[in-house]
Amino acid sequence: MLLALSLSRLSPPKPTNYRVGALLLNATTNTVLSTSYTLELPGNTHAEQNCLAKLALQLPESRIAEAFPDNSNEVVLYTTMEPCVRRLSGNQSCVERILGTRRGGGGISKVYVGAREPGVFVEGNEGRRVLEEAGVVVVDVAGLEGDILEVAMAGHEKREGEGKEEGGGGGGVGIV
Ligand code: HJL
Ligand code: ZN
Repeated sequence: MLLALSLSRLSPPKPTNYRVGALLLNATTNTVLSTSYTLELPGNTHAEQNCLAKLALQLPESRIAEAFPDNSNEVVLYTTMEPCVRRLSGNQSCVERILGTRRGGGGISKVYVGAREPGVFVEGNEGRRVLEEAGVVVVDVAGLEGDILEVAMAGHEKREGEGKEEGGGGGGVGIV
């Protein structure tokens, strides 16, 4: 999760989404398969989406399951923020993309989440519930939420009087 957090810092600040870092790991061999962050790939791209797109290489995303052929290996996703189920842009959600990796019998079996999505853009993201209902184990990683959200929302406008709190931590809490 610390690696995902450092990846999130590479994401360009933007007022209309969060800066998120993510990586895919083969937990059986402890090999990193793919890393990314929000907006790394061209377009309005999410960190988890980019991890999959980079792993799929030449494969169209609709055939992403073919990049996960071996169900004897445990493939896990680390993401600083709970994967989205609905995007304001209407683009395909990261939860759908994650579930897409499971069509071939293998795929992502576990998702480690560093922070819940604040309700800035969409209320009550249900990423965790939808993933669990589809059989994916979701693990909340405690302890980094403060740093994760500070990085995630660094591109958002601060409300009046914010950014002056003790220790300089906290960061913005969304668009005014
Ligand atoms: C996660 C990301 C990212 C978000 N969430 N897990 N990874 N940017 O890389 C969630 C947020 C959406 C807004 C705007 N952000 O991004 O809800 O424009 O960014 O499709 O709903 O939607 P678009
Ligand atoms: Zn997403």
